Amino acid sequence: MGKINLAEGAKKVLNSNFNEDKGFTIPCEGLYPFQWHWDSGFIAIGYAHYDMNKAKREVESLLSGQWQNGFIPHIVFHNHSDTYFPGPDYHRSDLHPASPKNIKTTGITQPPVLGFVLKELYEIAEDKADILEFITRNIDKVYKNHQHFYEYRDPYNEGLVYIYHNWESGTDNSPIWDEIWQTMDPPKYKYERKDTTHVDASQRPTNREYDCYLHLLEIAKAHNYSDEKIAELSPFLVQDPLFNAILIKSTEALIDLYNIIGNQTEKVEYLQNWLDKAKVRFEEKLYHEDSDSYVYYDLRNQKHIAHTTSSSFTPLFAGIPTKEHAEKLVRRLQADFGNEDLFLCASFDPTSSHYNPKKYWRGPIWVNLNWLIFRGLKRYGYIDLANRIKTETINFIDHHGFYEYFDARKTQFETAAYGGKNFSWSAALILDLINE
Ligand code: 9WN
Repeated sequence: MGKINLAEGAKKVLNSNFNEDKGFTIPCEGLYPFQWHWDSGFIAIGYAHYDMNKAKREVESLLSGQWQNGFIPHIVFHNHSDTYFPGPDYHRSDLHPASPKNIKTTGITQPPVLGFVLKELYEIAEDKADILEFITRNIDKVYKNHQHFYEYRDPYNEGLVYIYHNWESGTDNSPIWDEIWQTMDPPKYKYERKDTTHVDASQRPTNREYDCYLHLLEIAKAHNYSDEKIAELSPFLVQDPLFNAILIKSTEALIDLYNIIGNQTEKVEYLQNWLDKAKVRFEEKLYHEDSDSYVYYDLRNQKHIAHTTSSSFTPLFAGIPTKEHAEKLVRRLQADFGNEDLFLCASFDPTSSHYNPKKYWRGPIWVNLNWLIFRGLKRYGYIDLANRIKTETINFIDHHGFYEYFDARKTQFETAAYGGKNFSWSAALILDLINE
């Protein structure tokens, strides 16, 4: 496919996944039939290249699910669908007093992309006055979301927040969580999974893993999604490098946008204070010398989970690493994730015994992570490597179509595409990469 056809194909995927009535885009028909938080952020960036109105509707429909305390959920259930489990009746957002009365959501969140997404929209927009008016109308909601994080998810006032569920990480089935599942003994719940009716079960999590996922939600629901109780009781409490890098990048973007809007000194100072603190703590706490990369910190068990994943490289996107750490990180990326046998960038360390090149977040390449790493490499001046990851990402889509994830092994290129077809963020971010 040439550049034009790729762009046309991407628009077709996005347009067909767009719900005109409610103004949001599903990630993938059947497999993910609702509005997902970080998907919507990436999707809005794609729309911004050809239909700013849709980009705005995407952001606003996500914000319509925001809770009164600032929390933005990981799924907003605007529509009915029985092709996904667990749905709104399982999640029961109504248990929390601050959840919206007119719309159902989950009580977990996802990487807080909206701050940097608003900045991307500003940069892409031709009509700056118009987009600034939109941003001015919505930015305080995102600010409130950041306040919620610092107030409720940062017990040591580090600027580093925890997640309490693997579905909050976005990298749901990563081997990172295996150690936590081993500390848990969930009941064998009765439920009907839907994911394995859409995708080969060998690529998806096991039933025991699903029992762990549900058990975490049962604990939260038993306490009406009380933040205090979750912090006290959840067996899963992790400071994740991807989640925190995105929060930091979004904080930086909010500061830039408030400065453009003007007369927002108090908010800028508040955000700047957290930004400075968070970057220092991130370096101190999440950089792992033995791994030459950023890793995870398990707050519940007070220890590092020292594996390297594609998330480990995303601090570059947020401008966190010192020059020295960036250099080590990039060397690690090239040696273990980008050697002559592999396309960039596997979602889990290919040298590890836990690496599985076909299984959901345990090895395959994801377009959104590649986009974040591409931007990070550019930010730090690693232009050749940035161009390499960009070209390789485009080649996968060009050759196979807009799939959800890809096998990184060069020898498997012809059969590399897996997961959902016509996957929205793959389309949206390809549009951004080719318009770059
Ligand atoms: C749970 C929608 C979402 C993505 C996640 C991806 C997958 C859901 C699932 O799909 O997660 O949220 O049921 O597996 O892991 O990153 O946002 O595309």
